[in-house]
Amino acid sequence: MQSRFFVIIDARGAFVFFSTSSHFSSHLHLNHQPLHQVKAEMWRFPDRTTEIGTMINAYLARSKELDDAAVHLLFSANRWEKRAELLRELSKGTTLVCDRYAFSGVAFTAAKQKTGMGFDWCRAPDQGLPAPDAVLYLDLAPAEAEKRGGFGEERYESREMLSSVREAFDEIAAFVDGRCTRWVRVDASGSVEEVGERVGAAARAAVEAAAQGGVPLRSLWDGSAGVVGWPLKEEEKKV
Ligand code: 2DT
Ligand code: MG
Repeated sequence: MQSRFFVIIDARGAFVFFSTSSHFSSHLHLNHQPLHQVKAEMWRFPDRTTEIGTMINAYLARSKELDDAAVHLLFSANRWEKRAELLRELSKGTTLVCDRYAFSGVAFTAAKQKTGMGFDWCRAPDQGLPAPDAVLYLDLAPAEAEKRGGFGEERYESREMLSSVREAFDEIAAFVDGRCTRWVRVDASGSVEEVGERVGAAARAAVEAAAQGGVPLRSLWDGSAGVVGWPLKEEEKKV
């Protein structure tokens, strides 16, 4: 990555997300990929370290039952509580690479196919959060996903659920691509090295595109400029 990258991206870091229908993303490490010359941070949602994240974790670990709608809102609240920090990093020019975001939020809840909890309902609570410059969607057949390590330990890790999630992701992709983000499907089959190569190439392209375009930060879900609390006030940048 050329050094001009830093100049161009100065005003704002790129914002790239992983979304995955499987449970593979956590095994990927970007450090050895070309992004290493960019000031980048790895984030993930859910952030299980906050109080809200602790409740989400208990739900996922099956030690706590929660209402489907309530837990959907908790996942969203977990993004909202990180919003100020996220915007601050972007304003400093940090590139954020994030494992899951609101796209997973919509996909997993919509996949439950509960009456009254369709796509519109699922999208609503994340309206106004910043949209990523690109989503790298790591696509894997559920039958392949279940062969991977640790599969089945947490809630949602069943073949039926992941098939439904995968269908939901297709619908989300059609809705968001070109509207609020750029959706890039990455084949997640094969070895960690193979997928790492594909992810690295796609991430690099996404970061370069964001850097060159001087693209404004856009909002979930309509791609408007209405990101809540953006741009930051001078005093907010410092904290
Ligand atoms: P990880 O295995 O990646 O920690 O994900 N999920 C995630 C939701 O249902 N809603 C959300 O908003 C997010 C971000 C996907 C844990 C599981 O939580 C699901 C898998
Ligand atoms: Mg997991």
